[in-house]
Formats: sequence, C-alpha cells, structure tokens
Amino acid sequence: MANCYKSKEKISLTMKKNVLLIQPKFFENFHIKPPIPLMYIAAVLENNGFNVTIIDTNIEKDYIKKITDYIKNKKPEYVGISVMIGLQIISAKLISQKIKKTNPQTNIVWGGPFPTCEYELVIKEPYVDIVVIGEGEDTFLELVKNKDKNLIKGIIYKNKNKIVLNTSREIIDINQLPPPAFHLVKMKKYQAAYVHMTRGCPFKCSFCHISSTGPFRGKTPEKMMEEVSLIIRNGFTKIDFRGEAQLCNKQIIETFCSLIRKNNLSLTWTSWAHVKYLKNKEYVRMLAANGLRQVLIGVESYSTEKRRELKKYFSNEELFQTLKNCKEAGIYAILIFIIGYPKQRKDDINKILDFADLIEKQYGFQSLISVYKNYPLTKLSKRHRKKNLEEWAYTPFFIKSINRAPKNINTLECISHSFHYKQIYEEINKSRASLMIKFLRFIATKRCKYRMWKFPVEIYLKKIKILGSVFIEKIKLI
Ligand code: B12
Ligand code: SF4
Repeated sequence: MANCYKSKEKISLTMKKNVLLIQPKFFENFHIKPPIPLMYIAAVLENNGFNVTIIDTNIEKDYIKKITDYIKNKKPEYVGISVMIGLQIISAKLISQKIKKTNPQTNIVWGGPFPTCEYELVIKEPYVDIVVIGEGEDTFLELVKNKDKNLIKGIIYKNKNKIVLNTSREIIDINQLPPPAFHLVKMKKYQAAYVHMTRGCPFKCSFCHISSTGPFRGKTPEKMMEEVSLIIRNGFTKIDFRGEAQLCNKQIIETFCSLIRKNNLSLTWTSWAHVKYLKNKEYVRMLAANGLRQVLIGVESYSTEKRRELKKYFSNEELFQTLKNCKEAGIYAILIFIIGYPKQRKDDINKILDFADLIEKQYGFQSLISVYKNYPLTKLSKRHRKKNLEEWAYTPFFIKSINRAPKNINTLECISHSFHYKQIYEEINKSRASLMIKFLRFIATKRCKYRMWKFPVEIYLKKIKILGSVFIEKIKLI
C-alpha cells in the first residue's frame, strides 16, 4: 500500500493542482446518496495538496454549465468519473465527450464497478484516456501526481496508438484512509447517508459481482466511529450501513456499539445483514439496543435448496430464527428475493411470491423482489460479453437482459415494481406521497393480491419516462 494519505508537506510541490470528480446521472428513481466512492478519493487527494471539486449530476441542476465552466476556468489536467453498470454509462459517456470538446487536453479517467469489470471495452472509447481498475485512492493519486504511467499499478491506458494494461494493484488498508470528504458535497441535498464498515464480501453468490473493492476486510470500531461521527456532524441521525457483511464481525461491532454508548450518540441505523449473523438472538438484541432499526436481508429464494443453487448458504430454519429475533428485538426486516435468473422456473417464481406472503403474514415483514440482471464477471453470467458500452447501458433495463428467463422481462419487472410500490415507496414518502404514487400503490396492491401481471402499463410508462430523460439529457449535452 502506498503510504500517501497524510503527506501535507507535499502540498507546495503539487502547487494546488485542480482535479474534478464527477458522479454521472442514474436516470432511475433512486434515493440518491452522497457519492461516497468519490469522496474517499477526494479526501486522499486533498491530504496531498490537490484542489478537488466533486460534481454530483444527480443533484446539480445546471451541472453541464458547472462542468464546462470548471474545465474552461480551472483547466484540470485530470477529471475522474465514477461509473456503475446501467444507464449511468450513457451519462458518463456524454459528459466525457462534452469535456473533450471543451478542452481536448483534459485526461479523462473512468473508475468504479463497471470500468473495473469491462476495462478493455471502456478504454477503446475515444474519449477515455485511462481506466482505473479496482480501488481508486492510491491509483488516482499517483496519476494526478504525474507518476510515470508505466509504473502505476491498476490502470489500463492509451499510450500513443497502443493500449497498455499494467499489473494489478494490491488492496488498500482501509483503516489508513482519511474519512470521506463530506465538506465537498452538499450533504443537505441527500435524504440519507451511508457508510461502509467493510469492503468486499466474504460470500460468493453466483449472481453478484462485488469485486471492485477487492477481497473482504473490515474497519476497526474506532475507524467506523470516526466516519459515523462525521456524518452526524453533517446533520444526519440515521445512517445506512451498506453491504451484507457489515455485521459479520461480532467482536468489532460490539466494540463499535460500546463506543456509540460511550459517546452518547443518539443514532439509529439500518444495515444490510446476512442470516448467518442474525440467527444469534443475543447479538440481535444488542444491535437493537444500540440503534439498529432496520435490516435488509438477501433471502433470494424460498428454500434452502434453491438458495444453494445461487451459492447462498443458509436454511429456512435459520431464516425463521433470524426473523423471530428481529421481531422480538423491534428490528424491521426487509427481505429481498431474486427472480428471472437463467434456468429459474416459472413455478419457482410463484413459490417465491407465496413465501413472501407467508412471511408477511407470520412476521409482518415485507419483501422486495428484484429482477436478475446479467452483469459481467458473475458466476451465473460466465463472463457474458457485450460488443459496446450501449449494450451494457441499456440491456439491464430494457431488452433481452435475461437469457433463458422463464417469463417476459416486462412481467418480471411488473412483479418487482408492484412489490416495491405495495409498501416501501409509500413508507419512504409517507408525508409526500402524491396522488400518482397513491394510485400506483393501489394498483400494485391489487396486482400482488391477485397475482395479475398482464398489461404492465406502469412498466411501459416508466420506461418511456426513463428513455425520455435519457433523450433530453443527450440533447442538452450535444
Ligand atoms: C450505494 C450503492 C448504490 C447507490 C448509489 C449511491 C450513490 N453514490 O448515489 C444507488 C442506490 C443509486 C445504486 C444504484 C445502482 N447500483 Co449500486 N451499489 C451501491 C453499493 C451498495 C455501494 C457503493 C459504494 O459506495 N461502495 C464503496 C466504494 C468505496 O466502493 P466502489 O463504489 O467500488 O468505489 C471504489 C472503486 O470502484 C473506485 N472508484 C469508484 N469510482 C471511481 C471513480 C474514479 C475516477 C476512480 C479513479 C476510481 C473509482 O474507487 C473507489 C474507492 O476505492 C454497491 C455495493 C458495494 N458494497 O460496493 C452497489 C453496486 C455498486 N451497485 C450495483 C448496481 C448493479 C446498481 C444498479 C444497476 C442497480 C439496479 N438498478 O439494478 C444501480 C445503478 C443504476 C444506473 N447505473 O443508472 C453493482 C455494480 C455492478 C457493476 N459491475 O457495475 C454493485 C457492486 C452491487 C452488486 N453487487 O451488484 N447503487
Ligand atoms: S449478494 Fe450479498 S452476500 Fe452475496 S456476494 Fe453479493 S454482496 Fe455478498
């Protein structure tokens, strides 16, 4: 690991060079969270004397002007763009093209989960100069410090007419990283903040790709407390812990909880969680006593055997024990199931929906049904290849995303959408639910009750709306 996180003395040498980091648009109706990956990178750059600006295009209305003004006035040598699979690719592409048009000298660097999987495809794009593969903190710092590219691990780049792939980089010691640069984003614009106690994941579910941050490892309780305190200072009292292995190290979490008590923090938190850890009753009680209010559990299917097919290993008995523990401790559980993966039968989907109903009846917990998407580098997709970025951008959302799926994509999405609207949406927007949301919720409830997935007009409308905003964005950026 490069020892470059706290080198204030190097500031004068770098003469406060400007660096721009951009989070492209998602287009979908997510509850957008602060661009944490970029904030980690920004913190490292700032500690090394760089002037960093982060533009989150999801919250900045006139972001095109802000980006082009920045390029014209501040002339950054490097612009870093964070990209996930899906429509965000289109936004990243348009923004990159706009930057190159404004100043062709700017080096455009793509990083994040998507370029990490598809670096060979991404580097072929004329507007991308460098792709950072994997964790970005050390690699991007070396780039902006103008270290000889030949010697920078973890990149693929263009050298005149050649494409050069360097050796991969060793993983970062996450306990040495400075906390994310909260001061560089408008935290008030976000509805929730999230943190990662861990990077990577110790599990290997066959439908999931989580390798952009390397193998599994966790933060110390003190490190977690440092980040949580910073979020609280930014006005949040509710924090979301992301990643299913967040609660896996009982000892670390216990110490973290004792720090919450010691510091007298009135904090509530939600977390992703794995049944493997929550089946322990005492542990769940302790978590509840220290502010855990909601858990998201990836249940995926209705039986131990079906789960095993997806390389997710826990039994229904363990699941029921977990749900009982949560209910008794006053923690609300949201269960997540997956439908439409290769070889899943129509009958399996119906059984999942029945299982979700059963859990609602017995425990009062709701389920989300997510549609399988063929992402690169998962065991199920077997290095599924696509010809260009557009295919990766659109297929998860619109066409042929699911090879050999037992049902039509619109039907699957209608199931997913209805389960979502049936409860979560209303819950989140309780105070602000518009008439339209109430109407959609009404339809969703009926669809779920009668298992009526025909004529999914909502899905067509949703897609038209999303495609419409992609189209408008294209016009604005051309
Ligand atoms: C929070 C989150 C979201 C939030 C985004 C939060 C935000 N910033 O607004 C929301 C809810 C919007 C979201 C949406 C989606 N997400 Co998401 N999300 C996550 C999650 C849980 C955490 C991301 C994170 O902060 N990670 C921690 C940071 C430190 O890691 P990182 O993001 O990989 O960043 C590091 C490196 O990648 C790199 N890096 C990242 N950006 C950049 C930029 C530069 C310039 C450089 C140099 C380096 C670099 O450096 C970072 C620090 O080391 C991850 C799972 C996970 N645990 O990582 C999934 C994950 C990233 N999401 C994923 C997916 C699939 C989606 C969706 C497509 C889901 C969907 N609709 O089906 C959408 C995207 C829609 C779109 N593209 O339009 C996948 C990505 C797969 C892929 N290969 O692209 C992941 C890995 C989950 C999974 N296992 O499937 N997501
Ligand atoms: S689905 Fe969850 S538990 Fe499974 S590998 Fe992905 S992040 Fe880990």
